[in-house]
Amino acid sequence: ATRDLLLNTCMDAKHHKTKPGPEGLLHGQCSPWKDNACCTANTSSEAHKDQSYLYNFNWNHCGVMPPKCKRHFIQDTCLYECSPNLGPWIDKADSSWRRERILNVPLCKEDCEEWWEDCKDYVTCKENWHKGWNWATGTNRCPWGSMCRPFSHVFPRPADLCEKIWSNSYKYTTEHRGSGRCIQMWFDPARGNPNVLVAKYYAWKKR
Ligand code: FOL
Repeated sequence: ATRDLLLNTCMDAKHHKTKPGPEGLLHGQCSPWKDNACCTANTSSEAHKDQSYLYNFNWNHCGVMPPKCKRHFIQDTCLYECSPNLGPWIDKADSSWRRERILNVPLCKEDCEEWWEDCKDYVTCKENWHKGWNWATGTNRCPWGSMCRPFSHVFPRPADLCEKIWSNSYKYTTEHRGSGRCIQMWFDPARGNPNVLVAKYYAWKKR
C-alpha cells in the first residue's frame, strides 16, 4: 500500500543509502540508529567532525561553536543522515546536491527548545544555513555585508531556529517526547526507536 512506501525508507539525497539496514557500529551520537540506518558508519563518523566531507560545512563561521551547542547539530546530522523513519515527510528537492529532502518533520518540543537553549549564546550571520554562503575558500563563510549576531537575535524563539535553519526541514510542535506524535532527535535505543511508531501514525493519517 502507499503508506507502506512511507515507512522504513531512505531519502534520495547526497549520502543516504538506497535502503535502510543494520550497520553494526555507528559512531558516537549516531549509535542509536545502528540496528536500522540510512547512513553508513563512515557518514556517522563524519557527522562528528568540524570540517567533514559531508557538506564541507563549517559550524564555526562566527567563532568556535561551544560543545553544548554543537552536540545538537551533531544530533541533527545523525537524525537527518541515519533515520529510516522520515518517509512521511520526504519531498522533492530542486537542488543540485539532492533529489529529495525532508519537509515539516514534527520535532518534539523539548528537542527544539533544548537545542535553542544550548545555542542561544552562540553567534551566527545567517538564518537559513542551506543557502547564500560565501564558498570561495571551499567552506562556508559569512556572506559580504552579513554580521555575526547572537542566536537569540537571529532566532528569537525556538521555533525560528528549528524551522528556519534548514529551510523548514522541521516543524516546531507542542507535542512531547514519548507522545508518539513527534519525532525525537534524541532517544535511548535501549527502549527501541520511538520514531518508528511516529512515522506509522503519520503515514496512516496522511494517505
Ligand atoms: N539537517 C536537517 N534536519 N535538514 C537538512 O535539510 C539538512 N541539510 C544539511 C545538513 N543537515 C540537515 C545539508 N547542509 C549547502 C549548505 C548546507 C548543506 C548542504 C549544502 C550548500 O552547498 N549551499 C549553497 C547552495 C547550494 C545549492 O542549493 O545548490 C549555498 O549557497 O550556500
